[in-house]
Amino acid sequence: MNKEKLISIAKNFKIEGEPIKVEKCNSGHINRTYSITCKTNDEGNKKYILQYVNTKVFPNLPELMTNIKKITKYMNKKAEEKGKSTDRLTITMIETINGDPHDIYNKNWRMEEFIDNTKTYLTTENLGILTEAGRAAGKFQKNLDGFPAEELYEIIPKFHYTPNRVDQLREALSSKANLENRKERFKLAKEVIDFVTDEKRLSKTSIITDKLKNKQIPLRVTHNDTKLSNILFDKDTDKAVCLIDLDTVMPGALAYDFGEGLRTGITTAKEDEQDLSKIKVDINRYEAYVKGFLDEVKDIITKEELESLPLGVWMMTYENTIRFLADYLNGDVYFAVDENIENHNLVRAKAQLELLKQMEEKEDEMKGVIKKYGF
Ligand code: GN1
Ligand code: MG
Repeated sequence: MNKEKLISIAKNFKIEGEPIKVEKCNSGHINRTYSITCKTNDEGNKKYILQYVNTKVFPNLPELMTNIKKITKYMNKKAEEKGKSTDRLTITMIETINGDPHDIYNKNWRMEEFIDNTKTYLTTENLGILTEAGRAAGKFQKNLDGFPAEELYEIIPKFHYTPNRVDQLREALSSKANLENRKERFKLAKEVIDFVTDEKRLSKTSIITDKLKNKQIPLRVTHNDTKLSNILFDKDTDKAVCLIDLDTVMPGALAYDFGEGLRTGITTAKEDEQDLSKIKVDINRYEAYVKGFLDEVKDIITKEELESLPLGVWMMTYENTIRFLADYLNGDVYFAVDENIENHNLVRAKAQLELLKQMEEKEDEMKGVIKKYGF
């Protein structure tokens, strides 16, 4: 989409100054994201994020925006009551110019303030940054503790309900159209299919969701997409600032956020690394994240939740493996794929599979670290 068109869309929102620069941001597999720089009266600049929401994935945009409004308001209010600063605490949506203060999206577009002096990482070598990443996920939990989770809309039903993801994989595996049209893909994916459909693994997929159902662990407000690239860090200090991308905030289990954070944090390799020898489940990285996370949630976490954390890491990795695999067999209909990477979704699934294998080997070590830092 050209710059003029994007600027005219940006002008539907209450922005300060005159838009002068538009840049495309290439992270995220679902929405289309741009940064817009505006020149303000005092000769300074003000930056915003403009996003086109993928309504195939998020058909219920009004409900999604209501969730975001509710939780960001709650976080701000809680901080104010405690006399804490709300600066860079969470994202701030920009209202549209139509005068309705509740209106924060226009068609499928929405805008938020760019949070100043921050950066993101796809991967990192630095253990200190991982501790901060754990802190960001933990803080999000702490800041939303007490929010009635059941008040939130379930934006993508059964999002991290892993047994449902298994059903979706089964559908992809047995679909006549897939079997007829993508024979080659089934062949190429055989190793991944065999691994994830092993009974031993399938039986693990409902442990956390059953505990939630039986109220053995509390239903919390979870972010559900706490991967490293969804965390803002301060440019100067590398301290975690906040979690962004609140689209999938829904009721869930604490282990989801911990697990999703470590799925991407436990290795230095990219999510779609093709050289499997570069993928290493590193217990030092795991420990660094655990330290930050537990330090933030120590006053709210229950014993059962604490014990569920290592399994959460395995489960989120398993879930992403089968989602990438199912999408590959369905013909790449969900995740955006890079045309320059052949069989991109299979590449992603294989990289996740490598992580899973190593996590299974290091299960006892992962549990040991939790014992060391837990109560
Ligand atoms: C998607 O769009 P993005 O990158 O924030 C997906 C996550 C996956 C992730 C894999 C709504 O997130 O669940 O874990 O890709 N989001 C949705 O990188 O499906
Ligand atoms: Mg997302």
